[in-house]
Amino acid sequence: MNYLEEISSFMQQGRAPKVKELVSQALEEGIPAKDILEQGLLAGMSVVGEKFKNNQVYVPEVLIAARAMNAGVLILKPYLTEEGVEATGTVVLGTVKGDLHDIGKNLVKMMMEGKGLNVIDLGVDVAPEKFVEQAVTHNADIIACSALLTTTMGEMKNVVDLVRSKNLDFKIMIGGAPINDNFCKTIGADYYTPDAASAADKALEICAS
Ligand code: B12
Repeated sequence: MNYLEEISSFMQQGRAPKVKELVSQALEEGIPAKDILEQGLLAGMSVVGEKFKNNQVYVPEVLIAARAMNAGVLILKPYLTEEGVEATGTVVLGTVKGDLHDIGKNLVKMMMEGKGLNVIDLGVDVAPEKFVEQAVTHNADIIACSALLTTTMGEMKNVVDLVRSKNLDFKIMIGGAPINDNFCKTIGADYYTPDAASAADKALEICAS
């Protein structure tokens, strides 16, 4: 088994110390941080997701796997982001109301901060009113919403409607596993991107324009 397969496997078992050790070793061997994230940690999480869907694992196992994933991500953080870049804009970020998934949101935050953006992280289960209120308070450029459930993605439309009804000019970015470009257009949001790295690139582009 190579490093990436081993990382994926230990992540699925939720063995955080082993994941940390292997991520460090893989970095020392010169394996790019992006590959460790995508082909190691995220690959492992997608296997966990399949098993979860098929009732082969349950919430506690998924949470333990998520903890192992976060432990690995922390080690990768300095390698995935650029240090010392100047703040270029402000993003208010959160997972929408009714939704407690935050692994993807946290990756988006990390990548955005790595591009020098100031990220106000509202956490999970964030109501549309809170997104808007915080964006006004922090004079944000962008409101970024994450959703992982088909039952909560509709909350994104509520955020868009609230922003538009108040004639505010925040750009609205959306993302998360069930979201796509078509949904973005349907609800009238401004931008969708499929992953954290492209989310950070797009946010920087918006703030720079
Ligand atoms: C981990 C997990 C959990 C953990 C969450 C832990 C945590 N702290 O986040 C726990 C165990 C708590 C959990 C609970 C539940 N979960 Co869950 N969970 C998952 C799982 C396995 C992985 C999600 C994940 O973290 N992926 C890794 C991250 C990195 O990916 P991501 O979030 O998609 O993010 C990437 C992109 O989408 C993008 N992105 C993310 N956000 C944003 C935002 C913006 C603005 C942009 C531009 C981009 C972007 O960038 C990220 C990195 O590239 C998925 C399966 C899956 N395949 O997605 C199920 C899944 C999402 N869960 C599911 C379900 C059903 C539930 C529960 C309802 C289960 C239950 N019966 O209790 C509860 C709901 C709780 C709630 N109210 O939210 C279903 C949803 C089905 C559906 N169609 O709606 C899934 C798909 C599993 C399945 N196949 O059945 N879950």
